Amino acid sequence: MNTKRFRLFAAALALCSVSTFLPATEASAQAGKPAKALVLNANDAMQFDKKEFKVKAGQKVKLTLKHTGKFAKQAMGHNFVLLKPGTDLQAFASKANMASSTEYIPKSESASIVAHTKLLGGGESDTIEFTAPKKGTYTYICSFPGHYGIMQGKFVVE
Ligand SMILES: [Cu+2]
Repeated sequence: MNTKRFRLFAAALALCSVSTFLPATEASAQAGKPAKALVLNANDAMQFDKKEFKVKAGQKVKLTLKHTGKFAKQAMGHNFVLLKPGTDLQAFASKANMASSTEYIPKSESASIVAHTKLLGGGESDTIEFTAPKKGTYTYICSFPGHYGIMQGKFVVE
C-alpha cells in the first residue's frame, strides 16, 4: 500500500474509533473545532470562583485551574476532579482522603474520574485537555481532604 493510501486508511480508522464513543452527529459537529478554554480559580479561603460550566458533548475542552492564594499545597492544596454522574461524593472523598501518595487521586476510583488536574499550591496553575463526555450533569470537586463539601460545582454537558 502506498503512503497516500495508508494515510487515508489511518484517517478512516481514527474516525471509526471516535464514532464508537459518540453519536456520529455530535462527533462530526465538534471535530476540528478549537478547544473551548475554561478557567477556574481557587483561593486560600477554600473556594472555587465558578459553580457551573457548560460545554457540548464531544467538544474539546482546555481547562486551566489556578491557585490564586499563597498557602503551600500541603496546607491548602487544590485540584479539579471531574466525576461521572452517579458517583457517591462522600464515598469518593473518603477514598481520596487516604490517597495522599497520589495527591488525593484514589487509583481505586479511576473508573469514576473523567479528568483531573495536578494538586496545586498557591501561585501554581495546571492546564488539562480532554473531550467532553456524553450529555449529562457532572460534578467537579477539589479532592484535598475536607474541601469537597464547599469546593464543588456542576459541569453540564449539553
Ligand atoms: Cu481544595
